[in-house]
Amino acid sequence: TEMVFATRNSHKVKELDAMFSAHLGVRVRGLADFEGVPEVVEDRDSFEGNAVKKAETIAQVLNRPVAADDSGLTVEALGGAPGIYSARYAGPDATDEENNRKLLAALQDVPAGDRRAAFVCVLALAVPGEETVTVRGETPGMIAEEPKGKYGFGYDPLFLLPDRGCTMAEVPPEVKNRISHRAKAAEKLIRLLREKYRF
Ligand code: ITT
Repeated sequence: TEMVFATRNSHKVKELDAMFSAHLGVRVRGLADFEGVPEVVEDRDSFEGNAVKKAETIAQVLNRPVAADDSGLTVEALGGAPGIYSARYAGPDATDEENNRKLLAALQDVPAGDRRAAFVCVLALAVPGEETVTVRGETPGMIAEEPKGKYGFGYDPLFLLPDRGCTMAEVPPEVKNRISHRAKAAEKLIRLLREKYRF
């Protein structure tokens, strides 16, 4: 079996596929595999709102169950920014590197001990004719003074895991897929798919 995720982010697809394959025997497909799927404007004011909108829009277009991932980084000293704007923090087509540079600049005068942050991931599951459900996973951390590590994507090189003393980009995928915000949310969605849908 397979599950379609309404995402064009190949890093998300890879992580979700690793977790859903290993724990549920379900392959994950992103929107790159489908033709003529519309762009969904992420104009809601929460991770939940945007995840539900992406999942429901694409579920209706494809007329099948579709999940979605809306995620990002919240930084306490920045009042929760970049939050739902994490992908476009440095502009509409910003690269991960540009976003990371902007984050370091915004935190320039914030000392190491005050750089608390959290990764947030909300997964939504839209099944035609049913109420859409969401699950949330969060992983706390600190924002580093400089990027480190080669794994992962996005803000991983700046996200310090205090109990490991390294960044999320320094742990290999099999470790990230046990401890990340996405792993915690995926665990909940997998439980729901087992219990409610007998996967
Ligand atoms: P889709 O909407 O097509 O799924 P997207 O990349 O635009 O792709 P989001 O709107 O959810 O997805 O933005 C998520 C951003 O948050 C992402 O681009 C990263 O910058 C950051 N992010 C999310 N999960 C992350 C992770 O595991 N590690 C590092 N950064 C992450």
